[in-house]
Amino acid sequence: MRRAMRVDVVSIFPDYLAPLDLSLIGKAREDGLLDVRVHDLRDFTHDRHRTVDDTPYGGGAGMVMKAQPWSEALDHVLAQDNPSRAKPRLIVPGPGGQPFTQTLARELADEPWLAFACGRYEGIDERVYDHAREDLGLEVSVVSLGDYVLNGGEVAVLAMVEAIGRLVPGVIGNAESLVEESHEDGLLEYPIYTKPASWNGREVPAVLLSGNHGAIAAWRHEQRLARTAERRPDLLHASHAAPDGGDVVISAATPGDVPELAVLMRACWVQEAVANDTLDIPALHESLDDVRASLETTQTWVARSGGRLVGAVRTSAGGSDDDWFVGRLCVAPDLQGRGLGRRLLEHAESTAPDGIRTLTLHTGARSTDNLRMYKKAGYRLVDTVAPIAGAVTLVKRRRR
Ligand code: JD8
Repeated sequence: MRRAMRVDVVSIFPDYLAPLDLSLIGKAREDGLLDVRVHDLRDFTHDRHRTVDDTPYGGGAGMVMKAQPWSEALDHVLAQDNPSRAKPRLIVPGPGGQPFTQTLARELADEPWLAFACGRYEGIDERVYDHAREDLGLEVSVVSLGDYVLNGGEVAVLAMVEAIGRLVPGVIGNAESLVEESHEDGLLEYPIYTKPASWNGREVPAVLLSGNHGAIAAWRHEQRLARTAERRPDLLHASHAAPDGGDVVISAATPGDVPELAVLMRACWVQEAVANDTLDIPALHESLDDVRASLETTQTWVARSGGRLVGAVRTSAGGSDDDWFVGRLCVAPDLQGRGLGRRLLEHAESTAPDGIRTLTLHTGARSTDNLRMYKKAGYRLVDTVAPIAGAVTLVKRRRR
């Protein structure tokens, strides 16, 4: 049983964090996946008025939170149920902090213990940050929810704990659904529909009723591109927008592509060789003539952006009449992780003739990014022995 991620939150408004008792996070706490503890900062004051703030040195508007209550609150958190004297990562929400992003959420979701300090008023005495870093030895991160001003850190902590908590294994039942989310791979989500197929004179797009999963995947990817270009062009990367402003173009390879194709494949399979600790990979031992000859025996597609060959994939008949083999899927190292590989894969799938029932491909057993992308695209590992040592075979059933 994976140890629960511990989350401590200190605030002068502990009831503000009550929503963490609800829904997915509430369930995850009941299931022992998250151990969320909320502490009232005023419990660490000793005067009748339970004072946590005072006027700012140097003058100015508003009040500043006093250091002593914070110091005692942090001591309490570190002492509670911590025989191994472990140290949490301290996250302090603040409008001037590093932006909170899905990437940071994923990073923090791997931490065993997070502590959140909710400031109020004008903020917290600066010496508390120094004390936490230098005296308590904590990693302290000031993180901002966004470029607008809130009255305190509580709302930010609610959002951060939800975004982080839902990435903890087991919190979201169907981890698959995590993969296709906005910001997960840099693109916004595609439009979604449910019954009835016709509502208020409006129809569900026909492709979604077709059962053709290749076509559905292609439509959804195009929708994600279009929405991202319209609403968040800042998220669109080189792989989606060519330097010359045109979109990436996928076309059938020609002999003229061979030199660039050979270089690209060599570069990409050096990466695979490192990841899988083997040089026994055909692409590393092929000559230009071998690549040129492969254009005769396979259908090779190349992707160009601004005239640069940035990706490729090839297809051929598979191990049986109704099997289609997809191979040599590669993307220029500097453009990886932005969806071009998925586009090339969907393109390769879409070229499979009718009658094809399965799509087969191989990749390195330790090629984690490739495996994630293929599983996301619907491929499943099969225990068929791959033709290359250290490789695995993945198959995708093609819907009728
Ligand atoms: C923590 C005090 C209020 C902020 C004077 C208004 C985050 N994205 C974000 N916007 N605002 C915050 C935030 C605001 C906070 C505190 C976070 C503690 N305030 C202060 C400075 C100006 N008042 C935030 N994350």
